[in-house]
Amino acid sequence: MKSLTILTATLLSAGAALADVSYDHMEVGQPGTAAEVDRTIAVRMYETEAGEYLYDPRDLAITAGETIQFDIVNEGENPHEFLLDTLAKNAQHMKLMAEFPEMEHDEPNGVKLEPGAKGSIIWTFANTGSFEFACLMPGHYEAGMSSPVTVNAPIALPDATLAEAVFTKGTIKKIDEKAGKVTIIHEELVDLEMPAMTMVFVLGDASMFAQLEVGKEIEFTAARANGKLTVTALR
Ligand SMILES: [Cu+2]
Repeated sequence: MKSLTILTATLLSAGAALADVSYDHMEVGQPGTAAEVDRTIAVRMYETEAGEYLYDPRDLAITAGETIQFDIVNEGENPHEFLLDTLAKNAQHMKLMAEFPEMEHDEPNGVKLEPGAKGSIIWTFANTGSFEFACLMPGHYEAGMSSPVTVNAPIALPDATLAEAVFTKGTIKKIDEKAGKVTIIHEELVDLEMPAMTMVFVLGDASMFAQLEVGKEIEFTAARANGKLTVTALR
């Protein structure tokens, strides 16, 4: 009887603590539907011989409003998680997991995968800001298992501005949709006072990916936004 009382008390305090981590209105966004998916990003969870636990890719750039399907595979020998949140929420959650290692989650912003298992999350990033995905299993974050996710405001030019914009000719050399980047061999960028060269840009609006293919000749405008050279319009 005594052990039952202790068990009940533990469950109650775990429940109370969990209630503090509210997922009703998440800063990072909300679950999306298959019909809304703008981009699919394949994520590997893996381990190195040096004892690191890592994600590939890491450091993702996303445009606010984008719905991403994350296709996640655990290639490691340990179970791992993929939990999207603010750094503060993940840190708070990690503390809880250290206290209650038996905690199992069923939250829309995360998935836990056994070795060899695959899972998917469809997520709509509603707000700009700095977020992360991380594995909060004890010791895993410290072993390297986190990745920044930067959500930028869309900065495609409005139609009125477009009429006066100076378009530059370029050829698509490489597309890295996972990282949200495109490499363009371009002529002189008059607005930026930049001579002709080959450069990596981020896209002002992720929907532009649909218009791109390697080798395609484009005309585009670019600007410096959020500290990055950004394609603001395409034609
Ligand atoms: Cu892990």
